[in-house]
Amino acid sequence: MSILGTRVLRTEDPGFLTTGGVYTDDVADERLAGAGHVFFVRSPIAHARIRSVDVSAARAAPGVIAAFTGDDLAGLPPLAPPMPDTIDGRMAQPLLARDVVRYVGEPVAVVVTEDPYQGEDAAELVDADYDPLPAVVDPADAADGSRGLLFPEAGTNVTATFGDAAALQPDLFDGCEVVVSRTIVNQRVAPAPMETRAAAAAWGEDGRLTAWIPNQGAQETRGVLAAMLAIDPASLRIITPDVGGAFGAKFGADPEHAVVCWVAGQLGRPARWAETRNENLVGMTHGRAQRQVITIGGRRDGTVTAYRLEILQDSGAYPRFGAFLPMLTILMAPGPYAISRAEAVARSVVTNTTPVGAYRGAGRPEATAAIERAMDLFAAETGQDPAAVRRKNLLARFTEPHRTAFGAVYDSGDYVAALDAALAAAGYASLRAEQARRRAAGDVIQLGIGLASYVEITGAGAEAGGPRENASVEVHPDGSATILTGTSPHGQGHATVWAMLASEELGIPVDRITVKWGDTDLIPQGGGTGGSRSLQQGGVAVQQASRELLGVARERAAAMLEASPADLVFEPGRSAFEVAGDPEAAVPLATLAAAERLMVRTVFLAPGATFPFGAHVAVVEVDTETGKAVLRRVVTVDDAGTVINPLLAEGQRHGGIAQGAAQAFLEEVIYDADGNPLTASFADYPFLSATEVPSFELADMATPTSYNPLGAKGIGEAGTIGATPAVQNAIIDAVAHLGVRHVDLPASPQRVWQAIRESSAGKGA
Ligand code: MCN
Repeated sequence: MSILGTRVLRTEDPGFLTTGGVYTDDVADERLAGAGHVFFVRSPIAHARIRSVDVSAARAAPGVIAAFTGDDLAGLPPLAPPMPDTIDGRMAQPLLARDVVRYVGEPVAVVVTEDPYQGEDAAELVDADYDPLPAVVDPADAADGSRGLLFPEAGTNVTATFGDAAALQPDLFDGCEVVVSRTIVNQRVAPAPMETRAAAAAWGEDGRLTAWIPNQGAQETRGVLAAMLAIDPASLRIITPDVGGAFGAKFGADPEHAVVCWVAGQLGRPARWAETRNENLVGMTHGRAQRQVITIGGRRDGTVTAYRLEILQDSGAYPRFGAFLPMLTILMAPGPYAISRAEAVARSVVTNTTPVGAYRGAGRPEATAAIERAMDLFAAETGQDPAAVRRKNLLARFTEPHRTAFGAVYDSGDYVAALDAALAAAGYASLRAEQARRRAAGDVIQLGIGLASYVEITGAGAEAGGPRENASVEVHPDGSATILTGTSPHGQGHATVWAMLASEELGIPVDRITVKWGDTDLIPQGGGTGGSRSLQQGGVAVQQASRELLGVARERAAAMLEASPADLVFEPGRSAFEVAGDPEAAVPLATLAAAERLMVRTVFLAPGATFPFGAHVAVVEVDTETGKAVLRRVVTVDDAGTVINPLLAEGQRHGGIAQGAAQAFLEEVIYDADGNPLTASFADYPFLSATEVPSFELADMATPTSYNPLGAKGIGEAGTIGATPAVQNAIIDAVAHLGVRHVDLPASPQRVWQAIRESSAGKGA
């Protein structure tokens, strides 16, 4: 019986639940003995010219080994933005600010102390003198330059544009019977992983640097870090300890990581750093942060014929991956719908706020939120049921790739079936009946039902020739096996699933297979984990390597058994080759490994990205007197093709839904007009805990892709993509009969209450 598709328990968990993980701050390697502890002095002002930074008093403080300012690091290159061809290099972030600070939290100096607890006190003694400049906080102000420029030498705050705004068709909505337009906000959120950022660095006598950093792909981290340190990547070894969540924000490396490495080199002794929660909330890249103008038009019968999406992306103070998010948003703009005329444009701007990076879904949740809000606005305007409007406009089932007007090639999809399955599982008709009953009765607590149909892109890759990943599989003489993978799990369970994939081929029990990742000396190449690429590329590479290993083993077994390779059958139960019809004549893989090393490394080259899809139904209750919404149910269909381990895929859906619902309800990074962060602690930055969410109802659907032999697409981000608009739509739906058409994210009680007050019914009341 196949192990694939079964609920194998996570092999990672016994360790996590007993002895616990070993995170970067826990690493007790002897190379780190006597490490100095780095503490960053950060700008308290959003935008200012630096007059001076005086570290002399700090240097004299107890336990201080050294203190450095931007001038000390002046020779090092800045953190180059990704895709440097598109972005003005002058907007790159220096490792420590020298002339100007551009966000609250930007590192301006470091102190290095004997004891980690001495750093914060010593940092207080650093005397930084600032000349405040006007802070540009609102992206609209940034776009028109009315409050000044962050980089006067660049002549603009616009870092990148996507699509040609001048070419927007003035007649796009001509002939539409109904047109609705609205500005909506996809708010800035903080990734807030349980483990904050950290680093530990030690230079060896051979001149090589070893750095322990929590990351999503050691090889990418090595490249980015080496560039900032101006060293040959070959002289840098990245080791990835356990990672306590990343959500997109631990890809590559940040200036702080480079500074810690530089400090270690400068002092000739190891250095380490672990940031506080407060630092994490202002220092780690944020996510989302789009303002969107959506315009949708069509016929009164609910047919959508035209759609326009205009995006203003807040990139924060220095363009990082966030500046490119609109590219993905535009690619996925029409979602799962057949809209004959659609166009989308975007501008990314710099503001005096924390830089924006990737956050679970990275660009695609923003596309789904926009079109799903548009669909509901259109349904309300035409007086149609939101489910009916969606069903009318969804692309019909397709099994051959479908190219959209935006250049995405959807591999396979059955969007109507996904919607219908979600509606059936939710009991949509009876929910609407219950809603009608409460509305007729004028109940204070009203029921809201929100829908979101989605299609997203996973495993996208910019590599020439297509996305790829490598894996090696080695069988040992004792019959166990080791897998080396270029992916980098941080909660996704690759150790379990990669072992399942090899076990399926090689007949070696899962618990005898070790999976290794995240050490660049051991695994020099790898694409890491992000964009829900890992199973469809890295997992498939493990399967491919296992199969190739069997090919090698067959030849060797044939020689050993003096038989023709074609006459051998592989018997997984014994992990051995047998001569067909003569089970006595057999040779186990372990025996072959004892005779000669049995190892295969391979690269899987994917034909392209895959496009998982689904439908979410959220049910909320809203108190119409206070605006407070409570999440009652979330029912989802998330079709990621063939599922290899339903337990892990469901875990990913659960986590994603909770995260997506939290964006709809309450998460938001807030700045005041001067660029001061108002959400720099968990007292002010709320997220959902298990007590605030119901048990999610997950319906199954699997439309395999032909792009890999497993038929698998990605599942890691689906929850965040469907849940946010479904919950937002549900909250609005609960008060739609009062005339409310829209509530911005997060739909906090205050916003809902305000919307009711300002609605037609509220005004009338
Ligand atoms: N899987 C499966 N069948 C499928 C698809 C996936 O059994 N058809 C399983 C895979 O084997 C894997 C897991 O589900 O164990 C997720 O696989 P995949 O969809 O390939 O996604 P990745 O492993 O590449 O994970 C990346 C994704 C992203 S982009 C973010 S952000 C994210 C997420 O995963 N951040 C997370 N999930 C997270 N989960 C935790 N706990 N912490 C994070 O920081």
